[in-house]
Amino acid sequence: MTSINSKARLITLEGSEGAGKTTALNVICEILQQWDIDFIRTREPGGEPTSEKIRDILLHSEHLHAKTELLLMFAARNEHIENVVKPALAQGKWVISDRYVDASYAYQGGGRKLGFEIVQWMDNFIVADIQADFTILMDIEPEIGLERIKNRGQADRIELESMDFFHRITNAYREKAAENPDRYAVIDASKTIRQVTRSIQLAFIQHRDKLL
Ligand code: Z5A
Repeated sequence: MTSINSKARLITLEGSEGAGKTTALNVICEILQQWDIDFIRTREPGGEPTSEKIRDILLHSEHLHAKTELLLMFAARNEHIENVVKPALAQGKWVISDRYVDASYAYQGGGRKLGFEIVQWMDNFIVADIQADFTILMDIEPEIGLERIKNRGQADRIELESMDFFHRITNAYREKAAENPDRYAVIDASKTIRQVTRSIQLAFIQHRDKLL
C-alpha cells in the first residue's frame, strides 16, 4: 500500500513485550538478503535522532497522560516517516520497521483505552498512504512474554503496567490482524525459536508473489 515507489515495500513487526521481535527481525533480514532486496532496518518509537529523543521521554518519564503518550508516539512517527521511511522508499529500498502504527492501536487504543477511532484519526493525519504492505504479528500471551523479559534489568515505564493492560494490547493486536487478514501473518510466538523461525519463513514464502 506504500504509494511512493511501487516496488519498495514497508514491512512491520508487531507484538507485545517479550514476544521475540528481535529474533524475528533477524530472520526477516536474512530472508530479504536471500531475496537480494535492498532494505533498511528501523524502529518505532525512534529510528532517527529526534524520534529517539522522544522515545526516551516516552519510556523514561515518571508519568505521562494517555493523550500525551499518543501525541508523542505520533510526533516521533511523523519525524520517522518524513526523514527515514519516505526517503528510503523513494530510493526503492524496502523498510523493515520494528513496530509501526499498529502499535498505537494496540497500546494507546487498547492498552490505554483511548479507542481505535482516535488512533484512526491520527493514522489518517500522520501516516496517510505510507501504510505497511506486510505485518508480522508475534502473538503471545502476555504472561509468557513478560516471564521471558523479567530478568532483563530495569523495566521501562510501559513495562511496569498491569496484566490487564497487557491483555488489552494482545486483544487489540488480534483484532487488527483479524480486520486485515491479507496484510497480517500471525505467528505463534510461544513456540521454540526454531519453530518461530520456520513460521516466519513460511509466511514470507506465502506472501512472496504479492510482495515482489
Ligand atoms: N509503543 C507504544 O506504546 N505505541 C507505539 O505506537 C509504539 C510503541 C510504536 C518500546 O517498544 C515501547 O513502546 C513498547 C511499546 C511502546 N512497550 N514497552 N515497554 P520496543 O519494541 O522497543 O520494546 P519492547 O516491546 O519492550 O521490546 P522487547 O521487550 O525487547 O520485546 P521483544 O523484542 O519482542 O523481545 P526479544 O528481546 O526479542 O526477546 C525477549 C527475550 O525472550 C530474550 O531473552 C529472547 O532471547 C527470548 N526469546 C525470544 N524468542 C523466544 C522463544 N521463541 N522462546 C523462548 N525465548 C525466546
